[in-house]
Amino acid sequence: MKITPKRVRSAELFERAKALIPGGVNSPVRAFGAVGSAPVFAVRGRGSKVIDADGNHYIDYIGGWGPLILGHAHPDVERAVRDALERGAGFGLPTEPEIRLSQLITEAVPSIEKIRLVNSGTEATMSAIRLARGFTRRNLIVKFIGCYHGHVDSLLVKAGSGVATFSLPESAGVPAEFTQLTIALPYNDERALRDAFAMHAGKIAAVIVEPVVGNMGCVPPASGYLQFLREITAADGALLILDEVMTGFRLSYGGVQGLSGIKPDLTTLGKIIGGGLPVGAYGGRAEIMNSVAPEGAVYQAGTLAGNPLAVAAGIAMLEELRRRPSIYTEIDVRTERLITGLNDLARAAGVAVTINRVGSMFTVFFTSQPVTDFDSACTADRERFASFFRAMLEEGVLLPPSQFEAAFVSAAHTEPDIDATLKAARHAFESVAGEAKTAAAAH
Ligand code: HOZ
Repeated sequence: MKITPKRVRSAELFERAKALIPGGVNSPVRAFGAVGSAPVFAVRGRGSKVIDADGNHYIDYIGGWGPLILGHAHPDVERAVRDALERGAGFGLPTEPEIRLSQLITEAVPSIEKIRLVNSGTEATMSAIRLARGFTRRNLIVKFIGCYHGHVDSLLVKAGSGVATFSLPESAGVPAEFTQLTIALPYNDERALRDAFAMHAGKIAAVIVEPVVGNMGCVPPASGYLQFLREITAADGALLILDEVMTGFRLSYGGVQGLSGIKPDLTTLGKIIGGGLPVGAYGGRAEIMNSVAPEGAVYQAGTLAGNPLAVAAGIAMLEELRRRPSIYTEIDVRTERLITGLNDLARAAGVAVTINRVGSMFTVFFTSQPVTDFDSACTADRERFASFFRAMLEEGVLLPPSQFEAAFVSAAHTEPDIDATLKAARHAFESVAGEAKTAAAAH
């Protein structure tokens, strides 16, 4: 692990944290284990920047892992949280703002007729799976290899994100019996799903999918694939769950379903609907959602669900996005310039990359092959990714510390930020090319 003079304080904090917290972090990817660097300990964020414990400023492309589409510490979100805190941090009782947030979401995402707020994306997917099983009275779930839906036992099967980063295809502590009802299939592979439905006709409760994958790096659906998922699930009476924890309100105000016109039965949403605070939600057709307790027999609960601070932040965030629909085009244009520049620089340095981008999400894969599923994502050279990551960090650019994660551009990223990122990338690609040459000469 490299400790640079620039990040001595972060390295010290990491050592202290390791004595108290497993791996020194509260979520594995944050340990920067795959990129051979001590983690950056964050102190504050402002707009597009993160400032670390050593006082270094970084142009941030982690963006709280997606939700910070308005950048760090947006004044409206800050104000809303402060005002809500003055009224009380939590009541364990229903509050009026929960209705307002639910209304904003159902207006933005018409497939969601009714919604339940929870505390995280993991809770959202766990609850959606239970509801799908309860509603359909079927047990099997189909997920896709390399998609990650949180750390739910039954979904930790051939998952992406941290599980792929740390090469833990399955987690210890999840009994095989718990995953026997999960079928994991390759993403973007129509034949595999057709075969599964042929083999298990009438037994599959739901197909859950990241409609644009973020957790094997950014991987878009092939043309017509989402429509195919909609049709094959409907034909069998299975539910389609779009996991829009990353993409909801990020790729458009209505998420991927707003862009594609695909209407799922259930949708899961994450922290963006809490302005970056701990929130998740699941929702969908009223007929299905009415099966949730206390209206129906599918039990799901949470003392902190609908927490007033998170709800206030979420309302502020969504109202700002609704007020400024041009944000999406602006970020798209800026991201496009960034990606064109990165492609040019990689080519000039002689480094093979495939850069996948959808809207403001992107991943630089260090492979010459198209990346369309987890197998092709795994053709990427992770050592090269790690050297690129470290070189970018040294130049003041903070990327997600794993080849199997998406990077996010926000409305707070400015043209000078993009220029500075490209300048950093020029050096980073040259350094990757230099290392590759040295390694080849040594052989
Ligand atoms: N679940 C996040 C998005 N893939 C990764 C970050 C984390 O696990 O802490």
